Amino acid sequence: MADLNAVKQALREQRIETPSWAFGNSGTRFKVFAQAGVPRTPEEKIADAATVHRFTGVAPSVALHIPWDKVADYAKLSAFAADSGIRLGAINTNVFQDDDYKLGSVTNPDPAVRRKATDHLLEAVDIMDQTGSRDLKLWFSDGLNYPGQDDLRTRQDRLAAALREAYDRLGDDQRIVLEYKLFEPAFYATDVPDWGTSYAHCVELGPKATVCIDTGHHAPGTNIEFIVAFLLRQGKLGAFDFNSRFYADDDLMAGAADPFQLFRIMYEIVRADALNPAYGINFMLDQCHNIEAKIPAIIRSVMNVQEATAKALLVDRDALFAAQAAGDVLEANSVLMDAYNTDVRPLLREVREDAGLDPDPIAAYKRSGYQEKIVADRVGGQQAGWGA
Ligand code: LRH
Ligand code: MN
Ligand code: MN
Repeated sequence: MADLNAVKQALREQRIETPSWAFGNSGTRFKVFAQAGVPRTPEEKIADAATVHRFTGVAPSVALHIPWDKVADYAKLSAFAADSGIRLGAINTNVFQDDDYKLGSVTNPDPAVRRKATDHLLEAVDIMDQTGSRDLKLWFSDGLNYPGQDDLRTRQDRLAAALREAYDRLGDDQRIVLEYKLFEPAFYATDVPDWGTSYAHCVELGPKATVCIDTGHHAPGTNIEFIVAFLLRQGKLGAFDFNSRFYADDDLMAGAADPFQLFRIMYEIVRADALNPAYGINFMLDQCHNIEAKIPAIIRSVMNVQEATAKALLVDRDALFAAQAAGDVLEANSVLMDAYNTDVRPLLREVREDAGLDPDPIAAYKRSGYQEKIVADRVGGQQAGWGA
């Protein structure tokens, strides 16, 4: 049996980072359904993230996306976050929205475009110096739509050169987390399409570079927990972008499409003793809420990650290892499934109550009046979100 006190303690100490862009209007490329009360400024996104933390107690940081969250004074923004009860987390770069990036950013055949993209990465590290952020999160939309369009191998050289510049600019306590994505927007070849490519570049860069796994960025059927186990063993897993997918990069709420997969991922984390923030993995959400209310959706996602984690912590590892060692296939599988099939909601309610929180964060949010207040207050102005 797993030690219940240790399980509760681990759940109390768990940390999940929310993404600023999930609070704004975002959606599919076909239609973004605007919602009333969404943030108009980075400060309002931070206020919403702080609200998620207030009701969940486990989401004390918010990731920024530059230039979507561009401000004149990042130290001031950081102080604003602290006053709101949270801190600024990973800085996400954006080298995918300018017209200049039609043929790529850091892998573009034009050296002037590569310079511009690399300068943006360096600017992001300047921002990290002011916000106190540890993680520079890099995702490149770079790739090709047609065979022969550009030289696959040369593009890897250009990528490596840009990564090297960014890496060399990092401070002692800063690091790169390099995200990969199988396809989209590029449809024939992506320059960082999979964990192996990200891993190889991170190894080449050095100890301050690790892989970021976005759960929505794989081919259907990919065994993501294997990737997690492999990278943990190599000390190269730095971050997650949690979300759910049914088809491709759907960005639905974490744990919505396949809670069993999320459990299997979290089991590998628990198995490696990598859950505690001290280990250094940044467990982020990367989602977009087009048709559902945003703040409750983010609270729900945080709770889904907590539920998967609680089940992973409940796995009777002694019994599992014994069954594995004995080659008892059915027993090993049933030990794992017993934990997965446990209703952990009462346990998590207790954990919240122990921490002085309402056991039902969504109901508490609904009762709080926050939604009505932001709908009333946030009228006019440009609503922030994708492209803002
Ligand atoms: C790319 C991605 C990446 C971006 C975010 C907005 O699909 O997952 O993390 O920064 O979406
Ligand atoms: Mn992502
Ligand atoms: Mn994505």
